[in-house]
This record gives sequence, structure tokens and C-alpha cells, in this order.
Amino acid sequence: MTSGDEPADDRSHSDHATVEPPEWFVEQANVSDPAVYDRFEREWPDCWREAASLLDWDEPFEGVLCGAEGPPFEWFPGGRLNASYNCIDRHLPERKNQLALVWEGHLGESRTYTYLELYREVNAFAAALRELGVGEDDVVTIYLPMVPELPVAMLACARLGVAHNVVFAGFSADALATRMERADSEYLVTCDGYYRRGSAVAQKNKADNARIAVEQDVSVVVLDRLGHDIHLGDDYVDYHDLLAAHEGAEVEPISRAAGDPLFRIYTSGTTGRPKAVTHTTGGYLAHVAWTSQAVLDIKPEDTYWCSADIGWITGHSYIVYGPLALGTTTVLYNGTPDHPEKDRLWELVEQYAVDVFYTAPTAVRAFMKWGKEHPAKHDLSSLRLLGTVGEPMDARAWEWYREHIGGGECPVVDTWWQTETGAILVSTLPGVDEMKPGVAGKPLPGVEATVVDRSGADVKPNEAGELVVTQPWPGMPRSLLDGTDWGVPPSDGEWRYRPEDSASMDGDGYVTFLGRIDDAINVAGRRFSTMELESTVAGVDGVAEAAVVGANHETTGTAIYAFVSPEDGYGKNGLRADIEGAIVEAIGGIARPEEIVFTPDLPKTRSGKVMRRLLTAVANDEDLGDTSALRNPEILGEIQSSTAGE
Ligand code: 6R9
Repeated sequence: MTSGDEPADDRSHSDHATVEPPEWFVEQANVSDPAVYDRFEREWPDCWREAASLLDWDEPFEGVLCGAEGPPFEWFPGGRLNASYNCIDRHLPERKNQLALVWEGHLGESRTYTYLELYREVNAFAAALRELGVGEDDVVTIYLPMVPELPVAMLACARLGVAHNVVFAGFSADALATRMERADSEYLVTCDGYYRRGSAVAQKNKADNARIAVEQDVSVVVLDRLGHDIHLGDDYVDYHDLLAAHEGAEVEPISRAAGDPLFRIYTSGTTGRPKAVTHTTGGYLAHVAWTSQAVLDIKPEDTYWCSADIGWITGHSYIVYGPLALGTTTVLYNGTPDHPEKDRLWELVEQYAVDVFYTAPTAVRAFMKWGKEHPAKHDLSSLRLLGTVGEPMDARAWEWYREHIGGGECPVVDTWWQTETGAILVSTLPGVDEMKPGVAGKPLPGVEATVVDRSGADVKPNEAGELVVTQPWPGMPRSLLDGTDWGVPPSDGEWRYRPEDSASMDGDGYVTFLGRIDDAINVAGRRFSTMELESTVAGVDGVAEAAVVGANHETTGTAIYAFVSPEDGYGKNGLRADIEGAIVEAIGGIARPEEIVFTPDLPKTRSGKVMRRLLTAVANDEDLGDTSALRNPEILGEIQSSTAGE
């Protein structure tokens, strides 16, 4: 193996500053006994009984895991349960009048649902779906923005034991059609339209086009959101008419086997073609409930807010299923963080006295860019814990988040997981572990993961390699359970799952994520981690956000291009010198960027991930290809003209 194949990143991460969780937090934390790690390891896989015991089972499971050596795996064999019952009915005796959902809609529009109100609406809608013909093995596609009817429809499907297939509301008609067709879904729940940044989006037109495009016949339920006189036509039914017709109906929750599908979802489209993932009723629900409790420290009396969209896995797991399984109050926000003003989120945290707030690093970097004066306008003292998910969280953003949102006090959990994993696999436990800003944390108790080189051997501490998960986990999807997909049996025959993320692990077992494995940049035979370059650039004062890609270069093969979005009030020239200086210092002159391109924003998918493929195309002056997954396509023109002008 030549030196060019070796990752260039072998710098020590063990010198990271550590932050102890404050005593007041530990005292009240759901999980605060450090012995949890040893106990889970000793008792694996039985330890996961603790997660399953957070749920009510119609039939107890006979074992925890079948097939520990390799697929097919079966979590909680023999167990039967219903997810809607677990998220609603079982809470009624104790808290029927407690809020289950708090919804904040477009400019001042808001609605709340107690657990009893949620029970009634879910039952009525489940009865309506059944009358429309929805039955076993059907897939109901839900194409709704962040409105309460979205979790209602999901839970109504779960009640009937029917899989839902939520498609992010911002997706195009084509994307919806592909996802419906691949799921062979004959039912669609959508709306006439909705408001985004003050203007109406015509949702039903997109749904109509998708309906025409798919081969199967589709029955459509339309929720009236805009109050326009909607023309319904054949096979379209009005959501409110359906509810009225089934008011007071009660639908017996259908008992499901632990491994039965709860829902389908597609992975976010940062790379390649979207992949369908099916999650299970028992294993998934147990895993999201346990991580909601142990990592997000959610308590029934909390008001909890995850600012993701339910259209992504984060919203499924940590807006709907995890929080509701624990009987807490979960906030749904149908809006953007800077509309009408840049303090919108903090206004809501204050108004609802939010206890736990979970968002994405890209959002934190935006807050940082807008300035600390926005959160400073509000009383955020109700916050107890902050979390992030979706991308590596650099130390500077971590510190800013803790300081300006968390009052310098709240623990911050950087949680690593994927659509495929269903629930969090790597994070600190906020009531147990010290935190290391810029480092995600350890594999959770009960999760076995390590960092390996190309040959599959463990790398040394702090050396970069690929993260592999070496034992099954309850939230694993069907294709991994039955071994039909990406369970990689390597030459030694041991099962492992490859998330395709590069990472390093320090001597304490803490994992630093370095990006997707295909994100490395090879300059003159040396490999640099995209994420390492990016976090160096993002660590420079005045840089709000940065993306780094490799572009073709005559002499070095590849050259580094840095796309930088500056904080307000910073000049390009000073920043350029500071960025170069930081890279030279952190990595060396060989990593000095060929180009530093300043832009007001980076091209992002609708789930907030930077689309590096497009930046690579810009850097190489190539055709941009399909940009339909972008939230802000207009930014590409601006970036192209600034690279051309360099
Ligand atoms: C939940 C979600 C998964 C990919 C994953 C990784 C990146 C997620 C991260 C993180 C570093 C974290 N990712 N959390 N990278 N630190 N805390 O985001 O699912 O949309 O499927 O994306 O996101 O690269 O492989 P999904």
C-alpha cells in the first residue's frame, strides 16, 4: 500500500477539551449511573430488554435477539404490540389532559392537542382510512408539511398496522411519484397547499401530477389548509369531511409482531439514488424510546422540541415516535428560523418554556452567523439539554450553542445516526459522560462499533478509518435484519454494518466523525478528510459555514476548493489570509486551498445538508446535473459567477 492510500489524518484528537455535565443535570438525568456501559456490555443482547420494557406489549417477547451470529436477526421474537397504542392510549389514564402536540404554524397560527384529543383524531382518521379500503399490506403515502395532521395520519396508519410512507412536503411531483411507485402505494394523504416564508405553495398540484404519473390507481385525501375552494373530483376526499363522518369512532389498535413494518422512508439524497428503508414496530420503537430517554433525557412533564421536519428520519424518530412513546409534549413548528425575524426560534422556546431542544449543526452555524443578539432577546432559562444531529458539529459551533442558547450551562449532545440505523447509535450520555466539543461521543451502551482500515483491522487510537457497527441493534431496518442488503459479511465471516462514514476513535472510545468515506480529497497523493478541512476553515473567526471539495488540477491531481459563507461584517481579504493561515497551521502548506470562494450561502438539500457534488461541479466548471434536491438553487448562479470572476 502506498502512502497515498493512507488517510493523512493521524493527528491526535485526545487533546480535546472536556466539559463535565453540570451536577444539577446529572442529579435529575434519566440515566446517570456510569455502570450502564459495563452492565449493557456484560448483558448484551439482553440489555436491550431495558429498552423494550419502556413499551407496553400485547404479547410478551420470548427472547431479546434471535440469530446473534448473523442474519436473519429477529429482535424481541414472539412479542406483539401496537405503536399507536404505545404513543397514545397507554398515556390516557395518567395524562389525558396533558398536551401531546403543540403546533406553531404560519405566523401566529397555533393549535394544541392533549393526549385525549390526539386519541380522538387518530381514531377518527384510522376509521376513515379503513373505510377508504386501507388494509393489511397497504402503504399509505403522506405528503404533508409540518401540520398536526401529519403525525395524526402516521399514528392512524400505525393503529391499523399499515405502513406509512411519508414524503417530505418540499419534494417535487416526480420525487413523490417515484416514492409512491416504488412502494406500490395506492393511498395518498396531502393538502391543498401551505405557507412557506409568507407565500402559498400549491401542494395539491404536485400531488395531482404525481397521481397521473404513477401506474397504480390512487385514492387521495386532501386536507384543506389554505381555505381555498378546492376542486376535489373523483377519488379525492376531504380530510375534514372524513373526520366529521367518523367523529367518536374507536378503532382497536391492531397487534403487530415486533418485526412487522411500521413505516418506509427514503434516505436523504446527498449521494446517489434515494434508498428505501423499512423500520419495524418493536425493535425500532424500543430503540427510539430508549434513546429519547437516555440521550435526549426526555421526561413526560417536559416540553420537547426537535426542529427537524417530520419528512426526514429525525422527525419520525425524535418528533413523533420517541417523544410520544415517552408521553411528553412534542412541539411541531411549521416555519423557518428567520421568518419573520431571526429570533423566531428563541421566541418560541421562551413562549413554550422548552426544556430540550434538538437541531442540526447547519442551523447552529446559521444562528452563529446571525449573531448572539437574537437569542439574547429571550429568556431561554427553561432549556436543560441541547442536541444536534446530521453532520459533524465543530467545536466552535458547539461552544457557541452551549454559551448563547444553553446559557453556558446546558449539556450539548452531538448524536450520530442514520436513516438506516433508525435511532441514535453514537453520542455522549448527558447524565454520565464528559463532553468533548467537536467529538460526537462513544457508541451507546449496547452498541458495538469500531474504526477499521481498508483490510477491516482496527486502526490505532486517533487514526482515521471507517466506522463499522459490529453488532446488530434493535432499530435496525428490515433489509439488515433479513440480510437482503448491506449486511457486509467480510472475509472473516463476521457480520458488520458499514455506514460509510469515516471516523477516528480516541483512547477514551470517543468517535470523531470525519465525513462520508467518499468525501476524502487526495492532493498530490495525500488524502485529506473533507470534514477536517472544513472544521479548520469553520473554526476561523468570521466564518459562518464552509464546504471544501476537490477539483481537478494539472499538477497535484486534485486541488482543494473552499466555499465560505462569512459572518456579517467580515471582509474577504482578511478572512482569506486567516483561512489559509489556519489550514497551514492545522494541516500544512500542502492543504492550502487553491481557491477560496466567498458566498452568502452554501447549496443545501431540503434537509439542510451541503451538496458537495454541486460545489465540485462548480469548481470543475462542469454541468451541474440534477439540482432538484436543492432548497436554494438560486445560490449556484451566484457561486458560479464569483468563481468565474476570481
Ligand atoms: C439522522 C440523519 C446520515 C449521515 C451519516 C453521517 C451524517 C449524522 C452526524 C453525522 C457527523 C453526526 N451524520 N449525524 N455526521 N456527526 N452527529 O442525519 O440521517 O439523513 O440518513 O444522514 O449524516 O454522514 O451517515 P441521514
